[in-house]
Amino acid sequence: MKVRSGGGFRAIQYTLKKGREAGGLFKLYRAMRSRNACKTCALGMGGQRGGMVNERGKFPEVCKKSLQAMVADMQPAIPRESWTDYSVDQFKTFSPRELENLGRLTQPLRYRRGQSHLEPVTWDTAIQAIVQRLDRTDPNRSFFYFSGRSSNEAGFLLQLFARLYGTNHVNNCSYYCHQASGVGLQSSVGTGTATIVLDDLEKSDCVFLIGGNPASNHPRLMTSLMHLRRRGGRIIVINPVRETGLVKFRVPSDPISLMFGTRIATDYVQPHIGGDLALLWGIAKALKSREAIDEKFIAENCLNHESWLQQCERMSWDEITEKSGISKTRIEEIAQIYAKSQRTIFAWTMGITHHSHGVENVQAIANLALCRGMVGKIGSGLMPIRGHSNVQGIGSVGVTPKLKDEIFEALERNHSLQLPTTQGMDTLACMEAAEESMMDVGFFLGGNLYGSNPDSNFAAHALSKLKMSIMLNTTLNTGHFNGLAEESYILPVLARDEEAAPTTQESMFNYVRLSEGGPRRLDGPRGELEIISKIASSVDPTQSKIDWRSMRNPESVRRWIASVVPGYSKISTIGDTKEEFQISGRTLHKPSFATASGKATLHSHSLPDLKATGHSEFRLMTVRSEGQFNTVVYEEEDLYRNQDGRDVILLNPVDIAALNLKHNQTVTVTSDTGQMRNIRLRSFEDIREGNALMYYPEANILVPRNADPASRTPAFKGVVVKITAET
Ligand SMILES: Nc1nc2c(c(=O)[nH]1)N[C@H]1C(S)=C(S)[C@@H](COP(=O)(O)OP(=O)(O)OC[C@H]3O[C@@H](n4cnc5c(=O)[nH]c(N)nc54)[C@H](O)[C@@H]3O)O[C@H]1N2
Ligand SMILES: [Mo]
Repeated sequence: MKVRSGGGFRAIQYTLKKGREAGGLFKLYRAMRSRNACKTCALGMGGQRGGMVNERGKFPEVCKKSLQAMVADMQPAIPRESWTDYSVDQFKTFSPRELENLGRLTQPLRYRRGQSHLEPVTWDTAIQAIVQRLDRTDPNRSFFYFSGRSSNEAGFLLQLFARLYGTNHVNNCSYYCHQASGVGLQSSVGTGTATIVLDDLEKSDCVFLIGGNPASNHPRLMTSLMHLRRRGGRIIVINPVRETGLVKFRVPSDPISLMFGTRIATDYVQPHIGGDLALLWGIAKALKSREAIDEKFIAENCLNHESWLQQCERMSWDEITEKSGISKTRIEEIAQIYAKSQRTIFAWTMGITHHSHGVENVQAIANLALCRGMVGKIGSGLMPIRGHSNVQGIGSVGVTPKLKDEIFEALERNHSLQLPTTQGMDTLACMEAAEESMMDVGFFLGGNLYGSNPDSNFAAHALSKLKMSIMLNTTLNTGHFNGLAEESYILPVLARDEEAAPTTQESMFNYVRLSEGGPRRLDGPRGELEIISKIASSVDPTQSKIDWRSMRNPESVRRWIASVVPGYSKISTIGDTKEEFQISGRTLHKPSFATASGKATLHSHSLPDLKATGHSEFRLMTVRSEGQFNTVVYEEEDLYRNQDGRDVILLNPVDIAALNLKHNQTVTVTSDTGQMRNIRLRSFEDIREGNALMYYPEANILVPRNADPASRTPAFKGVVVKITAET
């Protein structure tokens, strides 16, 4: 039966089920209430105010995926026999869910080319081999990839080590995620993160929610959206898919909403995949023609305002409506709603960034906000809804190929260090260099680079060309069996709520939280800082006077961060005072921009030609279901899109009929990059005609390596595919 609302009693039922899996509801409740930042998305929760409390102090805030992640960490160790029972080839046939459910990693594991199995080794053996390999490697032939799951301290320390070792090939999962937001926002308003704080959401009267499914992926945002609806505000959803939870959501912590459900979208606009740029320009054009642009604001506060106004006039309605898939009348209606709003917030996620015009998409959103003076005002602004719980912090503390000038200079000046000035590469460039045999070592702090990479066959091939890969993880994933290097090490780490000493994380609203850590659940895993400092102290070729051993203590690392990272000075005392803080210089409540001129910039664009018309070829988006967190799959079913498995492609019934195919028929899906056989074709009324949907990470076989030239983010949502019947 089709589920008609997101959240609700099912979420509560799920809590009870997860409680049983965790060995009792009380045990799970205690873990969730511990003073640690939530492990999943970057909306932020927990920390010193206690678990399940948000930045406005509201309790209880909880969601399904935070329970999933917690229960996964509360699993027992992977049974020792697994390493002899299953060969690498057998493990390759396991689904992401089966790998996750095997349990926690507790022993270092080694793989050497030619072996059939992974083998447990001691910590000493693993560290010694890693140190020897790093000693023998030209640093420029190594790269360091970070997921956004680790602490600020671990992120800072590993990137510092990488630089002193001699490479700038340092990057994080943001390159596959919100990099287009960072680049686009920098170029528009001079800061790469949200211009608002959580409280601004409570003051706005209109939210544009573009290219995201927060009902599943950022459920705690739904509470703010419910409040907005109750205040009589408008919520304009722009998404090729009519997502159940964005139509109606039952906020579990609100009795009325829980019983009756809260309608979320006031207006639902369904453009074609990739059609947002045209639509956003269309809205700007419609505003211009009804004189709803704040020309005084843009003249005073924005560069390029004249050329931008001309571009609004020049852009043709034919092109806009054809490329967006939305009629002029509908675009004018949306412009009218926006024109009436006093305080608007623009929020977006991967439907905007996962395109080869991702940066232009973000700039067009910023244009639209700026043209009505909606940046630099309370209750209004720009809000990229970030992914991983600490992806933003990892970037802030220096996990980027090029260090911010301030960090670079402060490290050299305050700490008498000499850092490399070579060009550092982004994630995809590192993978391509590996494929060309220009890399020897890959060091991975969390994440699953194989699983998250476009073009899975390429990814496996590229990674297998490495001499060594070093993977620090909590649980098993597909990257531990595909694309193994000549010699590979998997090192088990503690989760943040098991660390011996407190660590910090940064939320998407630029709020730094302190996670207290807690007792270890299992023997074996080590803290990330302990592992990194041990390797660094044995390798450091510059004899850089850094006392790497003292860096096992997050307190020491925080002192470094405070002295070099802009806006982070308060972190030096957070361990004592426990005072969490807002990073200075990022929130924009006044139209004064962190750019050389103090002004924002309006950008002009031409609209890209989008391939695939929906006749023989389709535009495919690769997305998440409710039951997964990135490459980690907790459940095969997708309740809200009414799917019982993940081996499916969703197409509008009109397209299925035009192809002469049938619901539930088995098809082959082919792109320029790869082919997937045995896929079940599913009739799905909620997707815009001409477009298709499949689940990530499995569908990465089909995703080409086309990346946005400005942000280097792959077009995970802009894949052209053909669908053919299987006989
Ligand atoms: N086709 C397609 N591809 C995509 C996307 C898409 O939408 N479509 N999305 C992209 C996006 S937005 C992202 S962010 C990337 C995700 O890319 P990644 O961040 O690389 O992948 P995750 O699946 O989040 O990482 C999962 C692993 O992290 C480890 N882990 C969990 N907690 C910890 C911890 O505390 N410390 C350490 N060291 N390890 C830990 C676990 O072992 C787990 O297996 O994928 C990208 N790839
Ligand atoms: Mo992400």
